[in-house]
Amino acid sequence: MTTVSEITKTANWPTNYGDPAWLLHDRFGLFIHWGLYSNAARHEWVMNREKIHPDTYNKYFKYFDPDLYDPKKWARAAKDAGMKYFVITTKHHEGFALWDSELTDYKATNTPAKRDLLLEMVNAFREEGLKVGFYHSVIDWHHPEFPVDGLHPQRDDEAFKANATERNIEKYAEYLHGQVRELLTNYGKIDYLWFDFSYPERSWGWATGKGAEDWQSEKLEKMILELQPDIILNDRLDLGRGVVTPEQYQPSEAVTEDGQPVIWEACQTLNGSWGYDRDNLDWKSGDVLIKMLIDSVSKGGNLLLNVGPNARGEFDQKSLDSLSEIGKWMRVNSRSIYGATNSEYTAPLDCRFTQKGKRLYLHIFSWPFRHIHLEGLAGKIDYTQFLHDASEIQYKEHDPNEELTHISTRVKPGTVTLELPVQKPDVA
Ligand code: JFZ
Repeated sequence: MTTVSEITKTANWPTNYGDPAWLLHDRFGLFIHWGLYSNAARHEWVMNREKIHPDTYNKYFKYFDPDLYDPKKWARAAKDAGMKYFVITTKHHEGFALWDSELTDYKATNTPAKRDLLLEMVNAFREEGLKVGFYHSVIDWHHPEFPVDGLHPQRDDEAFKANATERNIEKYAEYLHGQVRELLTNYGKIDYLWFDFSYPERSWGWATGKGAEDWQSEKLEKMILELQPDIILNDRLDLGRGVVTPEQYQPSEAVTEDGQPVIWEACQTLNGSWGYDRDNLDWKSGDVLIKMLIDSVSKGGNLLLNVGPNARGEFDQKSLDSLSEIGKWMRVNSRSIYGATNSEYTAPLDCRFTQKGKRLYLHIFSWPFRHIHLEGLAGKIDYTQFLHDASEIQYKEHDPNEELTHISTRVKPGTVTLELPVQKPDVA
């Protein structure tokens, strides 16, 4: 088992970043994608997918009126689900600022909302005891100095491009740094900064890719650490360090770089879209979401699970239902999540192990036929019980030196065989 102190010595964690112990302990956070695209209600990339001209997109700015917004409700839903931190889109690729930025007019304060929506959110989540994370898009499809590159919504608009030949990424970088400075100055202690994203030519093959030089990432990182010395950063500034962020997939095993374990966090959607997506039919079941959380921890990682609130400022019922299903499970099983990590033992088929010190947690994804066989654990177990009700589970040990003499015992020597009830207990 990798301990927290070992993992922080690894290559992707520079000594000048904050102590990631809380992240490794907490394991489960809420991602929130909320912006003008919530009005369109058809994916947060709608501006790009439909190549919407900024003047047209402006209708979402004009009519952004989240009259039911009550971030205390969001924070409570997150807390009840067992989440310990949250990451909010301060600005997504569309360029809209959820806070009262002095560097732009394209901000919440100038919509019918008429106020700094970020401030209320930060206060509400802090009050519920959650750590505060800011997502910030380094990409900006609204800013007049952001070049019309191969990823830009207006990439095929010749008239638009003819007007955009003088764009200067250095001026944009100044704006980017300035906005990040605001975010890290005016909202108290920020625990986590989650940038999104770099697409250097070498990895994406777009002629006009962007990376560390464009964002002036080294300089940006230096400023961030001066403003918030305890902050932790993700890996999307193209600097090759920070929390590794596999997106919409679960890694097949504990994530490593050069053979060393790294700090990583899977980010997952409830339905395939990050922003509120009204007509979406692709919802994951509560069962799948719980398995994703277990799977991440069993591989030494975190899960950052997303909700896309709607434009009136509410979590829709389906999202709330998903969160509460996870919460029911967490109420009795979170001991196998918080402070837990991957195990040195290999779990049986369709199972995951998480481990915390000497406690080994077996997560059975598919209920077996009465017994489950844990190879190599004979002589190593003191006591076995269910987690949800602390009821004893009886087991048989197969001597490691036992010779397989009769046909009826098809269990490998050294195996521990758990005696399970026929029916899976109702855990949640
Ligand atoms: C990015 C965003 O574009 C998306 O809207 C969402 O915010 C998500 C969390 O992050 O999506 C990405 C970013 C990077 C890659 C893929 C999707 N990538 O590098 O493969």
